[in-house]
Amino acid sequence: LKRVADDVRIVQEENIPWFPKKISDLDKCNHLITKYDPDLDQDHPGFSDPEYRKRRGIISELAFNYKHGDPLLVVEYTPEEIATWEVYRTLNGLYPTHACRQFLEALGQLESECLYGEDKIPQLGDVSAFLKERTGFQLRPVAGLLSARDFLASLAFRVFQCTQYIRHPSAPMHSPEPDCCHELLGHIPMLADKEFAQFSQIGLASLGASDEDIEKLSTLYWFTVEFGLCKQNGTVKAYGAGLLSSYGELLYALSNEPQYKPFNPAETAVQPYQDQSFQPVYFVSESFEDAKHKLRQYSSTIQKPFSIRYDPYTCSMEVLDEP
Ligand code: HBI
Ligand code: FE
Repeated sequence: LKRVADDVRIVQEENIPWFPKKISDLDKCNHLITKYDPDLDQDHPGFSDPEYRKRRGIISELAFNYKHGDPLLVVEYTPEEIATWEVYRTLNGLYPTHACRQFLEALGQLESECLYGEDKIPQLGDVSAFLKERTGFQLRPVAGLLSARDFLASLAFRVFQCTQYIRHPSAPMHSPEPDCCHELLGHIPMLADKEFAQFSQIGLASLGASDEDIEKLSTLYWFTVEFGLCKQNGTVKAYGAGLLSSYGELLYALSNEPQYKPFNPAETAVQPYQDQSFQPVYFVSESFEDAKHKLRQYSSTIQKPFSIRYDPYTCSMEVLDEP
């Protein structure tokens, strides 16, 4: 009888997709999506620039060789790369009126600690230390767009996989793939907020989830972490990183052109989206608190044969069989 029970158990476990159990397992969460890679995508602004592609290759190596626990290496950015960082100055002009309070607070701290400024591209090691003190988030370098499963799994450990290269100088206001302007201006200030960092529960929900549920969580991530809006003192502000790192879309999202819908995970999770142009619809949260509660409720509806808890002392997942 015991053998049969063991066999059943093995069959059950085989149906669960692999997921990282300890933080160093993130070394295996490195599957890149190459659709916007400058070596492969003919529409990438750097596709016909061998110098740019060579530079990208060098910075990619840092990410490919990185193992959990390694120091985040300093990149000596070239004057041309630093010139591209002018997007910071441009966007800074919009933030006071368009960005949410939590974003402005964190950006202010990053500036007063001299981590952020117009004349240099911030270094990942400095930024990671800043986040670690505030919300326990840390960075690891990644060479490009990661698979949704790997990206979400990292969030469960409060690890943000962060690109270290900068966009092509011919298109400073737009990048088809994530780059350090998007991460540093869009994501980092938000990850310094406690309430927002708790949104990383979306990562916990993704561990061992079916492909279908990963797709839904990924869509939720898209309309919140990337393109989310929230109400503050009666006005709508941006908290999504895709908005906070795009001058054009930040203006557009808070104009009266796009459609707004109230954030509701079950509906948001199945809203079709594209990444080629501005979003036709944005979801507005009442507050981070409210969005977090709704997300938690939604996560509990995802069917899994086990439950999971993160142990921050050992930086590992405790997997508990459901009774
Ligand atoms: N990969 N490097 C990187 N950065 C992201 O912001 C990112 C990603 N992969 C997937 C992703 N974001 C999301 O759009 C969701 O699919 C999770
Ligand atoms: Fe992003």
